[in-house]
Amino acid sequence: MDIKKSGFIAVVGRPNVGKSTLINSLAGEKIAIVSDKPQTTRNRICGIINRNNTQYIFMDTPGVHTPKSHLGEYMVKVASDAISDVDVVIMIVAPVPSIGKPEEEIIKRISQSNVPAILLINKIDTVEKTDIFPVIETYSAAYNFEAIIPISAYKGDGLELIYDEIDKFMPDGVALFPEDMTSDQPEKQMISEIIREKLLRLLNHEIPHGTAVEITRFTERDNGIIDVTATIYCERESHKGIIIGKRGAMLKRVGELARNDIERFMGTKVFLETWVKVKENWRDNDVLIKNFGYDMQ
Ligand SMILES: Nc1nc2c(ncn2[C@@H]2O[C@H](COP(=O)(O)OP(=O)(O)OP(=O)(O)O)[C@@H](O)[C@H]2O)c(=O)[nH]1
Ligand SMILES: [Mg+2]
Repeated sequence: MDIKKSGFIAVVGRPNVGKSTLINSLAGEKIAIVSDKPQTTRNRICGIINRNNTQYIFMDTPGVHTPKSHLGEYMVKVASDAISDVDVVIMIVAPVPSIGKPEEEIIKRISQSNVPAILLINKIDTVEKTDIFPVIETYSAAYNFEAIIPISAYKGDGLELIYDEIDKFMPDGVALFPEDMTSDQPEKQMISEIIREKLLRLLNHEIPHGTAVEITRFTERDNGIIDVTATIYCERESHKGIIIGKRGAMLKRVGELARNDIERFMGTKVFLETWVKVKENWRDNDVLIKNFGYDMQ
């Protein structure tokens, strides 16, 4: 494809509004992990989409919330920094006609940065059509958005309209990423994210939020089989017991689900070995946060 325009689009919003789901839907493949629990995304992740001679670089960001740990502070900073770094901002909200603290913060940040902003009202599949109008009214009174588009990231409704609006702000330029590249996440990082997604899916709230996954081995055999060893860190001995489960049943489940996804992602057979270790309060330990790949730089 002859790329003539390229630009960065930051996707921001409170936790759980569907930012990662939107990027996966736009890309037509899994770029970022998704869960029904808030604060799933921890880092900035780029989804790269080439379409109609344009390279769109979508930046998924952690949800904006009131942080309760150093990791939380890092996540909010990532989201907030993304806003000033891009050609256009996509702000996503839930279909409710009121503006909360995270939305206020994001709007403030957008207006300071002077970057054009498009508002998406997501999850419209969960409300009546007539309920959407008051949401549009509330947000058009709050800020001068370039456009307000109701969508369902999950069902894929309204995605074409998003491109129409973004296109107005894509600058002329060459491809910034190779055309076969769909994400800037290295393979190891994607694998640890897949494992974290399974922990989020299978465990109660408190535990997966205190976990980090480190890939300690990633080797390829001559026949293409990949051996992966992953260490899951958690914050308490009791959490370790829950992650491992009765006779190792939970860890086995996590491993099986993760291996399936990793095999699909890598396109080859994978042997996955998992370990669980305790690192108390790592979410407030700046060295460990950095060690797990959440680096301010
Ligand atoms: N019904 C419905 N559910 C949706 C839609 N979009 C996302 N979801 C669900 O909302 C939940 C959160 O989605 P994510 O994409 O992980 O949300 P996020 O904004 O990336 O969340 P954080 O990473 O925690 O900030 C998941 O259970 C999704 O399946 C939608 O259009 N309709
Ligand atoms: Mg996310």
